[in-house]
Amino acid sequence: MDEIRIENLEIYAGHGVFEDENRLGQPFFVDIILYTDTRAAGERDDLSLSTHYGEVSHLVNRFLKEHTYKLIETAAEKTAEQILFHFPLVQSLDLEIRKPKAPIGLPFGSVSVKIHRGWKKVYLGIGSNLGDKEAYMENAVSRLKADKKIRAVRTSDWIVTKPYGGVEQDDFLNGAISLQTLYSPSELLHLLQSVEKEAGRERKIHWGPRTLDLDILFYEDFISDEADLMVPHPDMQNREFVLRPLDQLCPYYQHPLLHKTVRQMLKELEEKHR
Ligand code: A4P
Ligand code: MG
Repeated sequence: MDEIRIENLEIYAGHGVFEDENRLGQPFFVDIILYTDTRAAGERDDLSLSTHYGEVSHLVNRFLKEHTYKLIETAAEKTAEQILFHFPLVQSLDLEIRKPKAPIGLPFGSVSVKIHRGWKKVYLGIGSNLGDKEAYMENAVSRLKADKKIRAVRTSDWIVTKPYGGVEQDDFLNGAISLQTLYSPSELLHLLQSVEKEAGRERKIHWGPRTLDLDILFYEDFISDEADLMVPHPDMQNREFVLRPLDQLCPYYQHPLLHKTVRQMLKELEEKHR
């Protein structure tokens, strides 16, 4: 991806653990690399198709002066978030905050924190088989759309499916959702669990009836085999109710472990059931 760079932006601000630092302030230096596609702006010589480095610099200056954080970790985290909220063409960024006058009591050059943050592509499975299924699913989508740290929400059609997994229960309504998010995988899982809770979800029978089930299917190429967060979803290749809606959104998306596309997994499953 192309880069727009801002180096050594000097900002006098009050971040620090000591009260004196907050009161008196000191210089901070900020380096930023914005990852974005500059092709269209470059071809047409049109700033409105790019991200204005001057506006980014002024936003960072204003933000770091108006807020006071104990840690430069927090200053970096919050500043990165502000840039990503305000400049939608920025897909991700590197941000480093240096503090050359930090009160260390030893001769040193500088201390700094450097982070990489950005919008991550995620695919979710959604299902319901209790009560007003469609309303639960539509509410969940609205809830995701309303979240500042989520954007570009798209949904598949909702399809009626027979229960999978051997528990006698009502038919499901199932679908898939694609989105971009600033949440980490575990933060996203917590959000999904709170959306399930708001829908009155009770965890009674494993694989049993539920008002709302939200599963993380893919989170970029992230792989996790922790029991409370398995990504990619470990059983997705065996579930037509997952693959069929997902195929509407991303047929050529490749499973990072099985190295098969969604379309391939769906075709193989259909062959197996023939
Ligand atoms: N968890 C681990 N990985 C993930 C992930 N990638 N996304 C953990 C979301 N959660 C994940 O889930 C149990 C635990 O899984 C959570 O605490 C979370 O930390 P749960 O939703 O509380 O329990 P559950 O749904 O009863 O079990 P499970 O294994 O999640 O079941 P599934 O896989 O969700 O399957 N038939 C049809 N036709 N359509 C369906 O939607 N759904 C199920 C449930 C069964 N049969 C179905 C359908
Ligand atoms: Mg689940």
